[in-house]
Amino acid sequence: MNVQLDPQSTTDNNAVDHFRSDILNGLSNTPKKLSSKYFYDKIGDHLFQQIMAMPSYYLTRCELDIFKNKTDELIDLLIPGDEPFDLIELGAGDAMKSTYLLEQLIRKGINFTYMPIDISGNILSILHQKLSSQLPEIKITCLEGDYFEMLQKAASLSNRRKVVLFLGSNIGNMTLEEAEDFCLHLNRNLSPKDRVLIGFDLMKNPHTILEAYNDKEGITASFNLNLLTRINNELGGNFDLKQFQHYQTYDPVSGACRSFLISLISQDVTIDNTKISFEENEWIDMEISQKFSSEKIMELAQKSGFTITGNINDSKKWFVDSIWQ
Ligand code: AVI
Repeated sequence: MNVQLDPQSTTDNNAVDHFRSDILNGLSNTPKKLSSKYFYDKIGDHLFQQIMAMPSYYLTRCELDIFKNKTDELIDLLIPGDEPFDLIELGAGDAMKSTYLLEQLIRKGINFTYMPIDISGNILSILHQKLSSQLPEIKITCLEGDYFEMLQKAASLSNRRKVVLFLGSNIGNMTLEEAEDFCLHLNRNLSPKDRVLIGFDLMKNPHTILEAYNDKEGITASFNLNLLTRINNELGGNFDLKQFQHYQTYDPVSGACRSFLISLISQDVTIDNTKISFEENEWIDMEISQKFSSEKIMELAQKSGFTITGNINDSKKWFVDSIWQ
């Protein structure tokens, strides 16, 4: 397998230092805030798999519907000529959805190299194994590390046209301001002939959205609380998980679906030697899952210098894969 290793892999000290300083900074702010990018350790990955399998969590099924049933439309919009290209997937994970696209590209004899980027080398090895046996003809270069560092690495490896996939409404886990910075940065790393596909979860009945993030089984609650467990295990924290409660909101005006952990009592927590005090009912801001209107998507594309070349919806019109140039 061709795997390019990131010098800042999660196993090295740099990554731990980064994790510690982000957590301590976030918890010394008012209001307290933690980044949902830290949800994904081994247990977090497993809980997210369980979330995706929940009947109420519609997002994965909607985008799967697009990749399964509208693959030719995707190809027409993403790949305009016969020129060989690199298909780069940011946060590829198990590439469950993009595998449908890969299969169809290979069936049509289209010349491309698949370059999945992920922070987890473990996930990339599993993906490489799976694709090599399922699609033996595939050319694959796995890139382990940070999105933009690996995009630059991809650019240093070839000067072919690039098609970048950013699926799963991962963009929703950024505030609108962060999403704009992210897209601007993406634009600066690409050239005019390249294309980008971004998956956006659309605004819809607020009950449908809230139910996707507020399951009665408590899987989403465990997903949030697991970050406190991670802090206990990896940073020497002593959070008592029973004293924190998950609280989910959705604001249909802004489209922001947010999760919080509420401190049930007045309490002190220590992380290593640092004391963090919580008042009763004080919250930690854990995650945003932003929902979009088509106007907001257009505004985001325009502000970051992209032109929308097409939009593909699932059959319910709850989700859109938007293709930009
Ligand atoms: C990964 N991300 C797009 C998920 C979302 O829908 O915001 C993470 C998630 N959080 C709670 N449930 C799922």
